[in-house]
Amino acid sequence: MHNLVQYFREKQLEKSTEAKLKTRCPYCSMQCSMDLIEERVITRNRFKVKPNKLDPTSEGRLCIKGNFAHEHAINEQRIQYPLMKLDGDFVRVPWELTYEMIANRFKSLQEEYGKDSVAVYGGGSLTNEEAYLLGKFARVALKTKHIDYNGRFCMSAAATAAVASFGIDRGITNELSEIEGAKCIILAGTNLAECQPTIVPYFRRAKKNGAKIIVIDPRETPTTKLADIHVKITPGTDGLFALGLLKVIVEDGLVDAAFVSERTNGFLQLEESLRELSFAAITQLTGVATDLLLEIARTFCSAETGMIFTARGVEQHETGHDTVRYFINLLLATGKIGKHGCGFGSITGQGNGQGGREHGQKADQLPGYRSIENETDREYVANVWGVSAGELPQKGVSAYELIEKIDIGEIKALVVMGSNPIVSNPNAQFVEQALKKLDLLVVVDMFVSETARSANFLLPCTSYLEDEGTMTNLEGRVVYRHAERKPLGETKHDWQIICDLAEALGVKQGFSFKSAEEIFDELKVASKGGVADYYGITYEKIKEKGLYWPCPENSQGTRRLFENEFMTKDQRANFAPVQGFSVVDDRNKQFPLILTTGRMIKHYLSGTQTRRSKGLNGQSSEAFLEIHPTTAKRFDISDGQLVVVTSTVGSAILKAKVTDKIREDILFAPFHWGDLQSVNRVLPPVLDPKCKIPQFKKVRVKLEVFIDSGTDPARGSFRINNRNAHYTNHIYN
Ligand SMILES: Nc1nc2c(c(=O)[nH]1)N[C@H]1C(S)=C(S)[C@@H](COP(=O)(O)OP(=O)(O)OC[C@H]3O[C@@H](n4cnc5c(=O)[nH]c(N)nc54)[C@H](O)[C@@H]3O)O[C@H]1N2
Ligand SMILES: Nc1nc2c(c(=O)[nH]1)N[C@H]1C(S)=C(S)[C@@H](COP(=O)(O)OP(=O)(O)OC[C@H]3O[C@@H](n4cnc5c(=O)[nH]c(N)nc54)[C@H](O)[C@@H]3O)O[C@H]1N2
Ligand code: SF4
Ligand SMILES: [Mo]
Repeated sequence: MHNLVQYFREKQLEKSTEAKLKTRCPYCSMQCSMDLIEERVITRNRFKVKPNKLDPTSEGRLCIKGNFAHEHAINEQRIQYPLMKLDGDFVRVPWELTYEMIANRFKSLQEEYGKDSVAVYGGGSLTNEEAYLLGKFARVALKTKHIDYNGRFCMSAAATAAVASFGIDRGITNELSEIEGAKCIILAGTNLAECQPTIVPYFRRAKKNGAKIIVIDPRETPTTKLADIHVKITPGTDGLFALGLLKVIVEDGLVDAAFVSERTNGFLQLEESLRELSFAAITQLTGVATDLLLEIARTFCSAETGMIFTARGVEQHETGHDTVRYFINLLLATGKIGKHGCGFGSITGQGNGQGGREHGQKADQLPGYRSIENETDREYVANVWGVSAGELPQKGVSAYELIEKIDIGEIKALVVMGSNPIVSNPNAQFVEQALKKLDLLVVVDMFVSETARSANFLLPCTSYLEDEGTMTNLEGRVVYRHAERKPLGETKHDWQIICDLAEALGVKQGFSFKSAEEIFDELKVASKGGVADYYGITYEKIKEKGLYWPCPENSQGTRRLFENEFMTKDQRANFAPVQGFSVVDDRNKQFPLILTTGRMIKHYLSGTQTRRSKGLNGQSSEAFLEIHPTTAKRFDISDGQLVVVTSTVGSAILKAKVTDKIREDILFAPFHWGDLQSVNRVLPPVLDPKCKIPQFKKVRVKLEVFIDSGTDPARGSFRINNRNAHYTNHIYN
């Protein structure tokens, strides 16, 4: 017996192979690198993950999502062939025919309804090369002005604010290691311990070095555990809170007058406008006592160095842009910027949320953070692309506005690459209905996402393990992602699909790339001299540690911004004046509670990927609603019960999670699920007029126990079952 076992073991070992694949986690903006070790033991593949100890950003750490990221890439539900919808079902079609059918439809729609009747919707998971090429494809191959991307929902408030204040939008103005040198840190609306978990040790080390950490969040989260002071603010009032801090600083005479006069504009106007704000009004609206405001302002000012970080908690509001500017005001007034341990960071969300917003997926933007409305910028990029500036379309509209244009029939066809808009847009049911009105919906994805279900054509792309390219992390460090796994089935890289579609449209010139690196070489030139200058970067130079942009010719990259000048025309930073904060009492009897939304550690965005990972979905397979025990009692709700949360636009059905970690007047739900569990059915489309970010962080709602009457409160009949069960296998097996 023993010998037989031994014999089989030896045979087994002879047939096993081990491959070590260098890669990076596809999820958040930390872009942690690792080796994925794939063991093939006869019929089974086993995977092990080894973090890269030499990674200068993650310092060799991975969070739970990184450890299980490969599970979605090897999931059997990956689409492996192009699919076309026929009589309501997907059928397999060859690539060539797929391209031909799509291109013919684009052409006939554009002949009938004009070039702008076709639109493109991109995403922040795409590599720099793909984001760049998607922008070029829209403007040069489709010649449409309509392109925007999911980063509009994410970084747009921070981006427009940083450009207005500093003249440049690089998420964090310093490298992460400087966090340890900050003696006071304000974390406003970020839950980084769940959203960028491997960044946490930088803050722990700061604390060890004596830093005071102030966290502003209406909930207790793993991040608030870092706090010396936790401010449980009323959602949507952070801008006012920041102005309140500034008022204390001004009234106490703590302004750094030399810095203000030498390096900034607009302080006097701001100082004037602050006079109209009263501490009583600030306290009433924010829920923060004046004493606490005084303590925080004085702590921040008296610290020798200091940094402020913001994230979606303060940005995803109708006032998101202004709020970020008010936080930046604090740094400018105290001179805490451009020096060691001093700076600003809006913590970027998606894996390539930073690079994805620099190279032309945005409605108003050309590569290198150039503006599509600026004649010199248009000339420069047109020249790189071999077209005339006059041929380049003008500025289009933002992501949610694209959907509105689809609804009114102005846009007839849409290409979605790297997003699941039916789950991630506000007013989700409207979005779903609008997409149904399209003559043609082309979705490029790895899975049949909620959006892909509605597609006429579903084109299968490669995953992060197979797709080489560069990503720009939250520090502004451009890093290289290896891709050592073979593409699955007939899947293609996003950039190959873009090139092939352009060719099918008859535009071969400018789209005949053979590798990601060839695209990067063109991107570099297109970005040269722009704000986001990548000209000095090569694949070779960034293979180990990456380089920070701006990185012009012969540069080693820019680690800390604004040491000597800001990037505005006059090299001075701009203070933002107070933009009318009226004292509005928005309590409402019919909708007595405030719902805010966000994330949890194990799931990522619309959940398409993480819901298909056993290690992540296992214990967390249902959407939930955090409710304070007192509120639960008031509404007769017990832990684990299904509840319906309803606003003026719609309802979602979620599982009650009763917890005292949240304020009594507030509810919280993550948005990682679709269909009836989609909290975005409840969010109305309130957009910040300055940057068009939706207000995902505040809506007034009512709360009821769910009674299964077999009727969808919003849409006919339904049954409650585990909606995470999937839809795919039968369609292509
Ligand atoms: N695990 C995980 N990690 C992720 C993601 C994910 O889906 N899952 N997504 C990535 C992406 S794209 C992004 S953009 C980032 C997002 O990262 P974060 O912005 O940190 O995440 P959120 O959970 O959206 O919001 C952060 C916090 O804001 C609080 N908040 C809500 N309303 C307010 C308010 O009015 N004021 C204040 N001060 N706080 C408020 C919430 O309670 C929440 O704890 O995370 C990235 N990392
Ligand atoms: N209620 C509420 N809603 C929100 C937010 C919130 O806080 N609250 N946050 C908003 C924010 S910050 C963001 S960033 C958005 C994001 O929301 P989405 O744009 O929907 O983002 P994902 O879920 O990442 O969608 C990515 C889709 O693309 C696919 N995909 C992944 N990688 C690739 C790739 O390389 N190529 C291609 N072609 N496809 C790929 C995935 O399978 C998935 O179906 O959601 C926003 N929506
Ligand atoms: S999710 Fe973010 S922090 Fe976690 S391993 Fe991936 S890149 Fe790193
Ligand atoms: Mo995001």
